[in-house]
Amino acid sequence: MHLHKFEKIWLVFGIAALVLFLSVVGVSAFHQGHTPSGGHMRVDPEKVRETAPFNQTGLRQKEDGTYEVVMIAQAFGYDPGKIQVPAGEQVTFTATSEDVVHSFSIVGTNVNMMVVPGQVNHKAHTFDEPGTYLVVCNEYCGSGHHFMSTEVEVVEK
Ligand SMILES: [Cu+2]
Repeated sequence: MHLHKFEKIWLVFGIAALVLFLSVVGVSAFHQGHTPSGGHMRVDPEKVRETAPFNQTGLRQKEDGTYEVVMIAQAFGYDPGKIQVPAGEQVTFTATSEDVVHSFSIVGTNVNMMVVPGQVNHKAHTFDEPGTYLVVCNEYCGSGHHFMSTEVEVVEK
């Protein structure tokens, strides 16, 4: 097979660009500690509100002293609507969806998980600074998607 000189140049350029791109993505993912969110817990999406822990949404303290926020995402909001968590403590967000795919993304943090009906996702985070953090849904979930947001209020313990 004969390759023209320009074809070779562009082939090398294309492969080099691909390797560079994948390296940047890979290195930044490891450097920033990106992890796939969620475990392998499942829940019947029709019976979410009868199934523990989703029968009682909100903040609770776990036996090991850390905190957990149990959340249900639905079109077009989150239950609980407003979340208050302590600063400087590890908080695990446990979320599922009652209807369609949503997401739970806390702006300015590493918390960004898909919320899928039938699946339970977890993400732990420690808020070092008190303040108000915006939570948005970044999976298009219907006509009210752009209204789907809430806030996490981080308060001094
Ligand atoms: Cu949504």
